[in-house]
Amino acid sequence: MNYKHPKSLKNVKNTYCPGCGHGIIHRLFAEIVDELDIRENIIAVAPVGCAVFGYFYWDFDTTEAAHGRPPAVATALKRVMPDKIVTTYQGDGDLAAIGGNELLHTANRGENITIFFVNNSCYGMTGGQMAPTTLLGQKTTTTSTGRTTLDGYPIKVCELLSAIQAVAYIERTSLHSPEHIIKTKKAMKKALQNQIDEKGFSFVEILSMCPTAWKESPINSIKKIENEIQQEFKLGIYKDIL
Ligand SMILES: Cc1ncc(C[n+]2csc(CCOP(=O)(O)OP(=O)(O)O)c2C)c(N)n1
Repeated sequence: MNYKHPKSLKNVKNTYCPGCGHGIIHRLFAEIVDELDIRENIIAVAPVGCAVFGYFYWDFDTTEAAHGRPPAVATALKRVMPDKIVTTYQGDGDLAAIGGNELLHTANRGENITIFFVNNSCYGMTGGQMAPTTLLGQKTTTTSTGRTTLDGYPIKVCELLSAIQAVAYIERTSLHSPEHIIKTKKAMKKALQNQIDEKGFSFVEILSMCPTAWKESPINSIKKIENEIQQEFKLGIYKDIL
């Protein structure tokens, strides 16, 4: 067996549901921290949401912020300790709903931080309510007959941020195949390398599965990303000033 457990990932069982994308992204994050040799130097800010317990799984310094406030906490950490590599890891409820304002202003200040945005098109932790990223027609516990435009349209965060002058790098990736997981890792690594090179605000959105809230099997959840979600949220690089 050629299995190498990342030093930056604790060897414990996680509490994520079968087929959830958080475990994959946690592992990619830990592998990258090892590869860039920044384990002693990174501070991650965990969100309110399913990934609130990131600090149980990542074996590096992690703190916690109030719902939606990781970009503000990350700003403070980075400004006080500019030599640290500071990242946030946030879901769509955390980042695009309650934390939308924090995000826009942090991006607009061009803070030299890295944001990992996990878009699973719902509020996973609290039982699958509608998020700003929920697709039109998608059934959630608060849109039981499907989201309509009365609830607004899906908010496309990468497109929104690409209008902000101070932003350095934005990419949207997905977890729906091994090829896309590899691309996700590449984007996450670049976003962290940008911070090391002091290139500025870097943002990676990752389309991720939530089989429990979607009431789909893990396999059908992957197909849902492939056939529906990525049609709405187009993958690719939205900004790269470098
Ligand atoms: C101020 C505040 N409002 C509401 C909540 C309840 N709450 C906990 S997690 C969550 C949604 C998280 O969804 P998301 O950010 O999409 O992450 P996911 O769980 O899907 O990974 C909400 C509304 C809270 N903890 N604090």
